[in-house]
Amino acid sequence: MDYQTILWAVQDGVATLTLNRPDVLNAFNKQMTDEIQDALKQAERDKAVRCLVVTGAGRAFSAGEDLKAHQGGEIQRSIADAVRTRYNPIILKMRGLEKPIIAAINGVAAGAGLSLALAADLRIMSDKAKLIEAFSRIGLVPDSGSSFFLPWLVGIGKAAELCLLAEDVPADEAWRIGLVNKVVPAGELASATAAWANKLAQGPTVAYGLTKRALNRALHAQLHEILEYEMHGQETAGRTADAQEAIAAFAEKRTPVFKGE
Ligand code: T3D
Repeated sequence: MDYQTILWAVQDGVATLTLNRPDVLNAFNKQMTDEIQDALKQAERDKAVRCLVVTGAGRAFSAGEDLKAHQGGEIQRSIADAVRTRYNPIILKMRGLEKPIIAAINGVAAGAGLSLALAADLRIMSDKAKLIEAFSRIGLVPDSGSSFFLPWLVGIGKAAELCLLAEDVPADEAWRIGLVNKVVPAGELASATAAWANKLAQGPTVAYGLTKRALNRALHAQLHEILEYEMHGQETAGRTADAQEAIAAFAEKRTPVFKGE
């Protein structure tokens, strides 16, 4: 596949997948989620790949779903279909990939962009980046595994705070609550990521794979269930007037007025 929305490079055992729509803060459109799915298959197939790094081009990691793609009263579109066919396969493939994945969070990660980072095995974050469980800001529910991974990582109370209040989480707070493994100065993100990635790419790949499999086993039975559950919740939330209002408000650069409907 000839990629248009991501960059893919393999060097010395490390594959780097760079989300590459910087003008929209690497928001995910259909083409991009297709290309990520394809790249993850390559990562799985290619024996030369022993570690995968996911990062973003420009000043963001990813701002989540491309909200501009859904302007114009697309209320009839099935969000469940989008979640089922575009996002859930990415999350399942990342957890199922028997090679370590590092999310190098170079800038803001919001909504499904944050979910993608949470599905990685390790997260290194620039001190200039921030994380946002942005879903409720636009009248939606956490998807792409966020409501699954968050309670494991930060506990149910903090997960509720992150999802319900949807406030920006700066890097020092993200590290303090266990949302990321390491925070480094922005200028050192590439070298810190390379240090871990090179170590992992030179490590016992089969053992890493089996380690991931064992860690997944604790989670896996519930993951399918949670992904389905999120999908149905998202379908319902996406049909509300508040979600439509939020999409319009985003395009018009104003604060949405939620009516609770
Ligand atoms: O719908 C389904 O299929 C279900 C799936 C849902 C999954 C989700 O991810 S829902 C959550 C979607 N994401 C968001 O709600 C976040 C939206 N973005 C923001 O809140 C802000 O952009 C940020 C807090 C991330 C960053 O703010 P800031 O001030 O640094 O940047 P900005 O000025 O808002 O954005 C810069 C540009 O990127 C701007 O374009 P412009 O005005 O220069 O032409 C902005 O419109 C664009 N952009 C940012 N986020 C998105 C986006 N364009 C499309 N989609 C976006 N998500």
